[in-house]
Amino acid sequence: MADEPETPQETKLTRSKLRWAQEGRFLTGKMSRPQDQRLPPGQHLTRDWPTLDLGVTPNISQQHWRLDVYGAVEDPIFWDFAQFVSQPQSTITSDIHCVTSWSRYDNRWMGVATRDLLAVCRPREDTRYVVLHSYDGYTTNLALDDFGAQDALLAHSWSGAPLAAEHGGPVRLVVPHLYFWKSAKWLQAIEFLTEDAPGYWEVRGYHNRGDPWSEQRYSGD
Ligand SMILES: Nc1nc2c(c(=O)[nH]1)N[C@H]1C(S)=C(S)[C@@H](COP(=O)(O)O)O[C@H]1N2
Ligand SMILES: [Mo]
Repeated sequence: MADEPETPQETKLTRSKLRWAQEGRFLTGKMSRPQDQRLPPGQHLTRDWPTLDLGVTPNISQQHWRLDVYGAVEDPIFWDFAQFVSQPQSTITSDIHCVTSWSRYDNRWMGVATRDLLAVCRPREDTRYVVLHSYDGYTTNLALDDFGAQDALLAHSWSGAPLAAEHGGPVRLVVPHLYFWKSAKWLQAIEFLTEDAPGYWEVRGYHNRGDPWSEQRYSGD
């Protein structure tokens, strides 16, 4: 294995997840989504909501939160929380699929649909990728089309209440059709790019796209 990339924080969980990528843990070898199936292959259902992150919870109040949108866009954005919640609001119920093999159904999110954000910042014609930057130093990358999916949003509420700090409040990304590590918590900035730039887990053995229905858990799956 090549040198492991530099780590902002290292915890027991981040070390386990690095090892699982190396071992191919939780892979079932099943592919594609049967019509009648709601649970992706290799996943089990949980009713509670586990917390997964790098081991730190940034404590950002709504008052101090800012969102910076920059890079290959016509109109960069710099919003405070009041400006963010004055955008058109969407309520979307979706399932969570975490690569560590738990799934959680029927999460009701409220926030700004990524499509509505794209309408404001207007990515340039050659823009293909997005990198999310978070207040804990975490990053994750997405294809522009995945970021702009119908049911993707920047969420500030869950189940009708402000999103809890441990789950990424004030604002997190939610991209339901990909494994949940793509859904950056404590969102700080959105960078638009013409070339791909793999994020924290993507350079540590996790798949670049992360589609749970074809079990894109690890690089090379
Ligand atoms: N900023 C940030 N976002 C993050 C993470 C993180 O460590 N930092 N972990 C990711 C992973 S691996 C998962 S599974 C989900 C977990 O979200 P939850 O703690 O709300 O369940 O957040 C994702 N977003
Ligand atoms: Mo995860």
